[in-house]
Amino acid sequence: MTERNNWLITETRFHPAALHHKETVFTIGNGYLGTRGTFEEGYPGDRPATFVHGLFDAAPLVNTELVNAPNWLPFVPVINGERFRMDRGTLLSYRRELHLRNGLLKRTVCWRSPAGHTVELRIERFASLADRHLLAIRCRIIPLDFDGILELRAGLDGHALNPECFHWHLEDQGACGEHTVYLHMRTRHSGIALCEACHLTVSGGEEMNWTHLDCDAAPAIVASLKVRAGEPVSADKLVSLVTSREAGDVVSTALSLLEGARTRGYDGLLQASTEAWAQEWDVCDITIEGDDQADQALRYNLFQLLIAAPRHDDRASIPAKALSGFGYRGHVFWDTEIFMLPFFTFMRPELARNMLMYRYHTLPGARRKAQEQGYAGAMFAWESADTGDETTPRFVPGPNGQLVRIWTGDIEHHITADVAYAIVQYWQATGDDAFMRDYGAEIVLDTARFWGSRVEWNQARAQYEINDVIGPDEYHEHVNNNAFTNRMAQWNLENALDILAWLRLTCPDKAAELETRLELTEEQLSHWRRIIGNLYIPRHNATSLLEQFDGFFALGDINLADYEPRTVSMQALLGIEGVQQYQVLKQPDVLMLLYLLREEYDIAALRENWAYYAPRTDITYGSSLGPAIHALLAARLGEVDQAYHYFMHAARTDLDDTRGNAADGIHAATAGGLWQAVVFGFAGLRMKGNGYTLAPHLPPHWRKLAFTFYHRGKRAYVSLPDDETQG
Ligand code: IFM
Repeated sequence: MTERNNWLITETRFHPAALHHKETVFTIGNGYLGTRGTFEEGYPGDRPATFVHGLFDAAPLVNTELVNAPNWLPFVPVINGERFRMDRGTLLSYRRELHLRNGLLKRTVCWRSPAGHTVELRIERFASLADRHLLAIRCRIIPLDFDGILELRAGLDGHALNPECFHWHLEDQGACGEHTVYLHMRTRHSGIALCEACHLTVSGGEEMNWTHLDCDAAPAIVASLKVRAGEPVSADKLVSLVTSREAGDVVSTALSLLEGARTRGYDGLLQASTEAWAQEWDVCDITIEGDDQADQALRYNLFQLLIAAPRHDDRASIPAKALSGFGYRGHVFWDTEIFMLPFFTFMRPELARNMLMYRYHTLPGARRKAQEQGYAGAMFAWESADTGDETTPRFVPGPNGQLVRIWTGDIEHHITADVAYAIVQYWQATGDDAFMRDYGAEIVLDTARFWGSRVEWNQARAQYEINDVIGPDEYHEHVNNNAFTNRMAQWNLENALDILAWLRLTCPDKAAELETRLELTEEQLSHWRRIIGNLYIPRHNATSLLEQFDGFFALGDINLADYEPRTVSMQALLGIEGVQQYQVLKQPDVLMLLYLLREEYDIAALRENWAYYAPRTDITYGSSLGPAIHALLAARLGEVDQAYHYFMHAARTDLDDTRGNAADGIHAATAGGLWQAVVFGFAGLRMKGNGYTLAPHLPPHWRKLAFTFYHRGKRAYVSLPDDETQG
């Protein structure tokens, strides 16, 4: 494989300063769990982490967080008494590769120990996409210039920390024969049990001797053998991981899964996983010919989405940092529904359905939130975890150690309409009437009930309003009549009425049941109609230029170019209070609305609003959610150079750590936004009833853009620029 292979992410030199960034980049996973790219033997200051969907536990300040599961990676070769560790001795060569085709992470290292013994190590690992509970590591070691004793330690480490918290109780640990150990833990507050079991086999060498290390919460198998120069030794470590979210007796389940894995062996497991990946890519891949960088980076981002999507679990969804880092503590934001979900809705609708079901299952939490704030219906949490209750921290430490009040959990209300939007988009794209009837309708209706109670009547204006919110542009807090929020709320109400009418026609029993349970009286429905007809949406005079919120145009104007060169956001420069005095946006707000409701705002309206808001958006240093959306909109406007610039900026966010915070985890919304930028932006895909149209605006050097998608159960194939057909 060469460097130009667009299915490979490679690292050819080891830079300790980039340790945490690269741990994120080399995250592997299988839709059940994700494991950061820490080294098997460890490294000083590393942040090993495995996150399992749904494995939450209470935590100070952040309410609840995804727990760092016991580390399944430890595999330490000890060479004539010297532990292999890359921070000592001499690293003669180094290469790491992530194979996007099958999720295999490989490292090849030539290392000379401080005592002068040289070894070549090839270590690879994967999380099986075919069997979510199975993980595997293979290590081949060649002593290059010595005969001696090699010790191989393969274990499990229950001392896995979250940044401020240790979540585990040790229940039990032990060994089953010479080759197997297990570790049984339980989370402190949520009481979720977890068992990891691991099995080690070694081939090559002579006079093998097996023992165990029984350190507290860190059992390990140790194989000790004589090795000779030039003669390779190979070791396979197979691991099973099970939690009480899936199994009653986690220990016996983990051990029996491990036994099954042992029978199939490393090669058998890898083959099954590779086949599962082949099926995945058959549907989800996008090819960009003529631009290797874009092709590779896009595929990498899609890979990260695919390994994060819950495949067998409809009570979990993708967190803002996927399953790849501690950032945002595993909480789920609008990032999922608005940025990531379209990829799944059109490529893997079954997975989109799982994530929408997560919102259905968390309705009780959304109803509690509405009630606690004095509203009716369901009001989704800005940051959501296992129950759907609000988990946004009220305070976070600021740059100088002072506590900063975070208002998003209290007043960033548009999330509630965003969830409804994703449900309707899924329904329209898939035609999944059963989902809408049994689950989706209840969400859209109960969120409408929330908006019905949320609006206020302004007598002077003789219109309804929604006051004291934060819109998508989080630089401005406590604003009135945010255009995005108001129009999305109105859209939520309109769709609730349409869906109720559809339900009355197609499934009157279900309609009647929901009408009774959600108290959808005629009075309530008339109230919704009045709001739809009279909700205030701020705009400039009679033009199609929307005003982001009441008084936005009266704020100080700003020329962002005057602040260049800079490396920090406008909020960091002007301060939390300062930035609110200016017309500067953290991320698209009005433009986001024009994108989501693109069927109702024509290109002239988009052009007018783009001309106003794009130059006032802190696109490079504001939110990572912005650049892919700007790419998409610029492409729609035919501004292909700009579109490509934003697209590549977004595409390299994690690979190049352009924001300096990739260590906290993958920017999953960016990954989802990129897919939308390509499909809805550059290709210009639009759904029309049962068919679709394309309006391509490709960068001139893209020789070909090819992808497939599902629409109402049928698979469509697009290949541009030649394919100008309409499906
Ligand atoms: O949801 C986003 C928000 O729009 C901007 N701040 C970060 C959040 C999580 O990615």
